[in-house]
Amino acid sequence: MQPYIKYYANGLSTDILRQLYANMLKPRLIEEKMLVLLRQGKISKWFSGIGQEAIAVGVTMALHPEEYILPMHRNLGVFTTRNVPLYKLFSQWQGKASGFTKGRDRSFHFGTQYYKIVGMISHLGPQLGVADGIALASKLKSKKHVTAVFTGEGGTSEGDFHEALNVASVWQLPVLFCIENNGYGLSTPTSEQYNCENLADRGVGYGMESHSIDGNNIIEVYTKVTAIANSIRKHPRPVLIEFKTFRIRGHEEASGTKYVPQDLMDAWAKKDPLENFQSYLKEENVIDEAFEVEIKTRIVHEINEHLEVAFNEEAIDANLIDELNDVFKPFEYKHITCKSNSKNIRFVDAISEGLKQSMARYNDLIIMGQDIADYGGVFKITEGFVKAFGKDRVRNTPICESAIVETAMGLSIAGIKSVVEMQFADFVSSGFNPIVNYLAKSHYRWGQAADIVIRMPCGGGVGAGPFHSQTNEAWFTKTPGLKVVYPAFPYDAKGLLNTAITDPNPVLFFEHKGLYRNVRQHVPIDYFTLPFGKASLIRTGQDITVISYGAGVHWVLECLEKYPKVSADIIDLRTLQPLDTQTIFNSVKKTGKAIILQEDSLFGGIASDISALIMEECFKYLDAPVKRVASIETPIPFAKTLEDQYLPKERFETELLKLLEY
Ligand SMILES: Cc1ncc(C[n+]2csc(CCOP(=O)(O)OP(=O)(O)O)c2C)c(N)n1
Ligand SMILES: [Mg+2]
Repeated sequence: MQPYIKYYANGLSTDILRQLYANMLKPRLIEEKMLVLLRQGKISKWFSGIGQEAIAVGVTMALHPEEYILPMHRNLGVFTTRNVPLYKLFSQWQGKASGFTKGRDRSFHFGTQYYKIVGMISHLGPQLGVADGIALASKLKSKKHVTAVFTGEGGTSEGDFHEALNVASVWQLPVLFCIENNGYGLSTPTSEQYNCENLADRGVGYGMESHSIDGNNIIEVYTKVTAIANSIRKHPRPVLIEFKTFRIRGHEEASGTKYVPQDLMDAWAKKDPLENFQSYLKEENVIDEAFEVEIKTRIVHEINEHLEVAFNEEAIDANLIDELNDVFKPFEYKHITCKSNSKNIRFVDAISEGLKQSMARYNDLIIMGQDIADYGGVFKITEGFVKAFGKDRVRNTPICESAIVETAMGLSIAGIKSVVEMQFADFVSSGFNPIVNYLAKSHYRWGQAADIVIRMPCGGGVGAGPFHSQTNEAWFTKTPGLKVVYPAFPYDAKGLLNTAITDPNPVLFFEHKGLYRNVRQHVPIDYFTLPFGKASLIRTGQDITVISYGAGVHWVLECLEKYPKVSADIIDLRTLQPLDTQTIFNSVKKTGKAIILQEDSLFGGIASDISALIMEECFKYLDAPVKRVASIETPIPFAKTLEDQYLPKERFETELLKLLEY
């Protein structure tokens, strides 16, 4: 056949041309084998990259092996070109132990530091921001690396795409954003996905160089991306590339292509990247029949051999201890005490000191947030930080919570700790997806720590209405893989923040705004740490156990001032995940009564779980039903009278007295 695609070899060596060919042939032969296995019922569905191999292969060959690539679900060619052993891939797809996720995730949903590949999570968009973080790390470390990240044209409609490109442009990060425009996102054609001519044109809007490349022409992909990557290494900056291609098979194997017009299929079938290139290479005498037979035999043999290894591997053993142990990266807490004098400081100063001393201790720790640099943050916690640590480490961000959480994840992948300041805890909803789906699940899925602290200025009683007053810890205590800290006193705030930053796992660190300037305490001047999972028994008594955290602890203390005769154990939980159940149980076994005060509205909050735990563990010691006291089931209102009614302060007093009388 005559090649339909026009190739210009641009002086590429025979060796490179052959490699390009062999690297495209391998994923094609793997998929052809998989089609047979699918029909035999031996494997499950997957997302076919047939017809799109030139993009994955060309981009991967243009990058250096130490540069990260973040592929999508159709990019088998990235993995094979990086020489990931096939049996490991096959085992991964079958959920077996030799895969990359111990059977915990499927298909290409994994990363590997060894091959510098960071696979997607199902949500598609988040990895674009993760690429920003990896690129930021290489820029800060002056590594001159390019980070390549893939998305389909469907994925470009997600907010993550916009946020990630904007951040990369504002910060001039060396990211190669690769859009594989294959005409469809599941059954949705491009005409229903976006309303511009070329996605590459979007580069202009982000202030970013962009290119449109024929994604089926391997020489064009390889030579252009090589030139662009070289240029990015010299002058770090983001570049957007739209690769025009077509999805020849269904969205997933076995789902069909009925909705695709036949003439479109026929037109693109002529542009098959592998067949065209093969004809061209034969025409140019770069390969011949013997070469082809030799290489095909070698690849087919490799595929069969590795398939056998994977098929012969035992199904994974379900081991409960391993499952639970892998949710978090092991962290050996080191208790650091401080011999320095103490100073009477406010809650807000304690946070600021902890942050500052951690910045000094970890000299590549980055903090990111809106208005945190010269302005010092809306609560002035990072005032003076730019002067002390510079703007590279104290980073103002655009208003894009998702991309910044994702950037923090990328930094962690590249070995850098970070702290993200949410301007108000309420706004974390705009960064919710990467927190609960990326950060929380990363270590469990593929052993990659998310070494990130998210600071959450939260809480009501400040007359700030529904969007600046929430205490939304329950959104996170529900999600395995996140640690949740919620101090009530300056001393705890400083020590626990230092631990949060040391801990390589994702920590949501709640700081009640109402405490910032109203609570003072003597706090050691120098650096110290406090352990997670240890509640503080701040007062002991016999009649009742009172459990709370954050501002609630102060409401309890205020209330008990009025009743000096009440003999109560007061437990300040300090951390909610891990939760110090032992201190709770010991106390309830002694007093026989428990009341839990939670600032958030009642249903689904941690008070309910604590109550259930007490019922399960201490039932025979109880002299009364466990009582939960919390805010009412409405959003938090603005007007003082309404907010007072919403918050549980007064109800707590009534319920405490009732329970004592029970
Ligand atoms: C947030 C989210 N919404 C929807 C889906 C379901 N989904 C998975 S892939 C896909 C189509 C993606 O299209 P595109 O980005 O063009 O990539 P392609 O499959 O064409 O390579 C959809 C809708 C998802 N995984 N995540
Ligand atoms: Mg698509």
